[in-house]
Amino acid sequence: MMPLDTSWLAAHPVPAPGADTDKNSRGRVLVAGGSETVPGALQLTGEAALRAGAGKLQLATVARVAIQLGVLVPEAAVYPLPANPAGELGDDAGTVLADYLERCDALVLGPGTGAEAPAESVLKAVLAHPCASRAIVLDAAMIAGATELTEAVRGHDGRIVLTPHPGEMIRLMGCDPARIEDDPAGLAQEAARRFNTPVLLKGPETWVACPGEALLRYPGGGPGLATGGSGDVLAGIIGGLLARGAPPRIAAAWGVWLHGEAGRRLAERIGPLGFLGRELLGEIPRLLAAAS
Ligand code: NPW
Ligand code: AMP
Ligand code: MG
Repeated sequence: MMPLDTSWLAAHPVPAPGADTDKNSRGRVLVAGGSETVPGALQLTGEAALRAGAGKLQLATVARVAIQLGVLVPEAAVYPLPANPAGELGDDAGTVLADYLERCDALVLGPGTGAEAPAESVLKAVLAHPCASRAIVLDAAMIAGATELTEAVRGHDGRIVLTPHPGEMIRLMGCDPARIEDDPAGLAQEAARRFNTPVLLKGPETWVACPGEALLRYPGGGPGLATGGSGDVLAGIIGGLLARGAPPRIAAAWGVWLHGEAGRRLAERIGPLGFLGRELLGEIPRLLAAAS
């Protein structure tokens, strides 16, 4: 086990873009998910990707809220997806989403999705698409799709970063909830081996596991991070770094560190509890520059 700290980051830098890059070459992120119940999650994820330095943002969400989301995030292009009666992504959302994949370097799939979203069918369509060889962050309810599609995820060559919180991890692995308490590090490593890809197990401390690589432990950015939208921001930071060309494990580790340190800074400035998920966003560029 290794500590995820500034020494580790210095030894595993994020690729630095030249001063002459344009917005397309610095990485195009597509964030897909949301629901009629949680329409704002994609704003947090998408803005986090831009704050991590990605050049271009696209958001794909249930049609009923797509236009409002586009007005809320004028920096983004917005694409509508079909919804089911619960206001979650519909069964055919994956097929529609696949048409947008050619326009992105990294896909963040899942923020703002709930239990009624068809995780397996959406993920299946994404992974079947010929352009799906790019990097993916799989978050929130969409993580459950990996459980049924283990072989497809394994075959994606370690380019899918899974970001479960404890509840999502229990569902992903079909394990006894006690394992989260008893052996979080072992569980994260088992998940990374099973899916052949980097896995973060989030919580008061976060474990970053990756097949064949040292397990990383981040001690946590403080309990203020346990707030609505916090995980959506983390997924976006990782997506932004992936779009910029960071390898998946490095993007995941940097994302965990930047998100946690942003929480620490806000705790100092505002108070240990009560800062908002969206307030994490403004901290990211300075932290990223200072650690790079
Ligand atoms: P429960 O309820 O504790 O019994 P989420 P969500 C379980 C986003 N947003 N240990 C939990 O079980 C979210 O960030 C939602 C064990 C439940 O069954 C997501 O992307 C906002 N179990 C998405 O929407 C504000 C745990 O996991 C399941 C656990 C869905 O959010 C904005 C899902 O729980 C934000 O964008 C733990 N530590 N933690 C909102 N106000 O709702 C959770 N579970 O992921 O909290 O699901 O709230 O529907
Ligand atoms: P999510 O549940 O997806 O919104 O993600 C919550 C985020 O907050 C994750 O990055 C967790 O690691 C972090 N987090 C949750 N609880 C704590 C805590 N008690 N202390 C520090 N970080 C936490
Ligand atoms: Mg979450």
